[in-house]
Amino acid sequence: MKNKKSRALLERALMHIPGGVNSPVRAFKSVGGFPPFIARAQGAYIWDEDGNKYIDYVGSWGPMILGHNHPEVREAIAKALENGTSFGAPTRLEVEMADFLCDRLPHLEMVRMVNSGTEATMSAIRLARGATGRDKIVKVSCCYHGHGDSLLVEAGSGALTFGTPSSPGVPKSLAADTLVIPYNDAAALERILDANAGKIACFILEPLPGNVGTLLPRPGYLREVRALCSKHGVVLIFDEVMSGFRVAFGGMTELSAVTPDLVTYGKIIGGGLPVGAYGGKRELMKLVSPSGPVYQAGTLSGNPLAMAAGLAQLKVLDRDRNEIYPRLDAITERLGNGVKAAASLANVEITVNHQGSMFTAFFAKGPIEDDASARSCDTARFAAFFREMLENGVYLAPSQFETGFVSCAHKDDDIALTIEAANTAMKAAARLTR
Ligand code: HOZ
Repeated sequence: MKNKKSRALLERALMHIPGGVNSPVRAFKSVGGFPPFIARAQGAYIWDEDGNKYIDYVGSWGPMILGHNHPEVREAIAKALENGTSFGAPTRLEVEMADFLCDRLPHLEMVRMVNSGTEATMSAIRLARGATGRDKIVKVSCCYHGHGDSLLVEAGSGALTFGTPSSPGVPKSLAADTLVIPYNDAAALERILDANAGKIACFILEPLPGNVGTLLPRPGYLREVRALCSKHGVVLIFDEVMSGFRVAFGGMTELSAVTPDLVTYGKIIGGGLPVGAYGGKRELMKLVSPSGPVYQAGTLSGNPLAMAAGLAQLKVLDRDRNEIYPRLDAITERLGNGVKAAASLANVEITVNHQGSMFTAFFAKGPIEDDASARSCDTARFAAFFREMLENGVYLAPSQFETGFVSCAHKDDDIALTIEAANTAMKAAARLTR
């Protein structure tokens, strides 16, 4: 691959942007090499500044479920743009968004739009604390809920990738109020709720973790979690920033048939523009300012361009959901099987987890079902695989502890080319000696 322009841009970026990037995992620090700077994207493909083309499985980290630059989304943004970019006042589009979400998602009675998944989870735990009058929260190790202070404790995503799951800068007093348990372990939740009876405001988790790579809930786990939270008067928060509208139209809430008290969204609901949302039971949401005392605000919240893009994308997903989700599931399964076969040919141990169009190839024997098993992966072998895939025109998330996303724009040929690249890349991974 040519890389002169990307290299020059990285050098410039390093002068004025920490690490040269505006979000840590993009820096490729855990996989080596340096990031191509992306110039444009269309459908399943991205092109870098040097003109190299890649089949993209990052999809802007999840939002681009229809593929990049989808015409209906682009046209909705262009139409909204004619009227201006931000008013800091109520608009028709945000009412349409709230109606759309609450009409279609039975667990959502009210919703508040924010600007990112981080804001959504931060606001949801504040609401849970305000509603219960309790300070402590419980989270799952390796789940990542953005970078709000209370949640950067044993967090996944970049925090895990760079070995700082509990970030410096988070006050000890705040971290002490965040209790952490393993994923898929309802008994651990029961023990911690019993030991802290009357003190826990909420239990927050990604029902389908994607920030340690993709993990799947054991049968019954989410139901048990629901029952324990109800028994202890603890607000159950599903963080569906990644899985919402991704693994099914109604996300994991639909697939598990478990109703949380609050849910957070982001990514897909903004159609590629910055957005987040939190919502759920009316009795809780009515406590949010100005209808209640729990304060939360945002200059750009409900931004008209983001609402237009998100609504356009959601309407396509809603309209075509019976074709979209089964097809995404089928081609992701085919991709996973192809990568597994490539690994087996090269004698490399991997475990592929996938749910719908979310997938991760873990470089370990498996099963991979929690933080501890994910950490058993051979990250150096993953890095060798990653670099070779990139060289062969396949753009994967640059960390073992992230999720891959397939979009509606990926065609059978793209999957076949990706499997061909995986055959080459697995051989490179197999050659790695330490
Ligand atoms: N936290 C995101 C993935 N889990 C990374 C976002 C980005 O680097 O853009």
